[in-house]
Amino acid sequence: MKKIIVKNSGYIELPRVVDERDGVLSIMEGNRDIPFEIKRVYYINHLENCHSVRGKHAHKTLKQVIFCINGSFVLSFDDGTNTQDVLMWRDNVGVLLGPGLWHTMHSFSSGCILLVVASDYYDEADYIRDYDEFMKFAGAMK
Ligand code: T46
Repeated sequence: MKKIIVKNSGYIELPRVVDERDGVLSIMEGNRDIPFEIKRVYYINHLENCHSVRGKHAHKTLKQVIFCINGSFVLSFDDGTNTQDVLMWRDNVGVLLGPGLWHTMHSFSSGCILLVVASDYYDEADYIRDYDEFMKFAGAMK
């Protein structure tokens, strides 16, 4: 796995129970496998593969872990200093998106499904959707 260099991030690997021909069970428990209490779960599917681009924002306080539970996509993220791309394809390995990370999801494969667990309820006031505003926020966080 490519080393994560952006701050407020890192890989989260879920425990799995492999039942051979009966499939694989992957588990996430809040404050255990996921490093916060989970208040919200959402998923994204029906993507138009290479044409879809999502994200293009940062959060002021929200913590999330993003998973690709089917197919693959590229997560591009940026802490205002370091930028990197991670190919997401292992269903039990997510990426922690802490506060102050500009993130974009793109290059979705056919049948791609994203699953996200979040530390808080939806609040549009927590979003920074303008990149220049994000750079000011990231500079103030240093
Ligand atoms: C994020 C990335 C990884 C709600 O009403 N409730 C919700 O819980 C969510 C997630 C979204 N919405 C509304 C807000 C917008 O009107 O759904 C619409 C689309 O949301 P957005 O454009 O923010 O979707 P993405 O895929 O760009 O971003 C989502 C999350 O919103 C965001 O927090 O970090 O996934």
